[in-house]
Amino acid sequence: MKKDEQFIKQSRLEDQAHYLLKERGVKLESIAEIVYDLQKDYIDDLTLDYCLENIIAVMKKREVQNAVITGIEIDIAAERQQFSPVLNDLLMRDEGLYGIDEVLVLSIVNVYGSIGLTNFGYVDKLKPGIIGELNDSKDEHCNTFIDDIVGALAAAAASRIAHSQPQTDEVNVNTTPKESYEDSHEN
Ligand SMILES: [Ca+2]
Ligand SMILES: [Ca+2]
Repeated sequence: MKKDEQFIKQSRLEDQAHYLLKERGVKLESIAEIVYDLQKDYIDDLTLDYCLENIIAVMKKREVQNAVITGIEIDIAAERQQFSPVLNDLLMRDEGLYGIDEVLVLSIVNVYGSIGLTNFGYVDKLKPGIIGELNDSKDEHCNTFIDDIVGALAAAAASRIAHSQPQTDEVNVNTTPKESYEDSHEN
């Protein structure tokens, strides 16, 4: 890092990340629904509002903002045919062997540890809610990066919730979250 290097103000990155998601038709409420489904079996009294709060918190991280902006802007540039014909074709068809989208979003998934990767694998396979909708509108749009970005944001928010709940100890596979909570509060 150079001594006189200039950094863009974090609030500008945050605004741009929020703007791009909205511009591409993704509401944070839709991501919250996925987070809710990921965590509802583990957290008592989980609400959509609490899921939404956690997505907003995830989006305050600079590495998350960088990934959201980079990925969505690549989708937009591909739609405008701004890359070489080779790369445009890969991106517009979301070619099966193109995996840079999944790699880029690891910087979102990994923010809250390895549990994020498990959650991401799950949503990537099932494509719930808005992720499925993005996947289905690939004929008109380039959604190569944004579907993974949405999945990664949901996975990271779910992990953030899990980590803020010490009673849901991942290691206690034989007890329900409620039982392990009661166990840990006996003494
Ligand atoms: Ca891919
Ligand atoms: Ca993708």
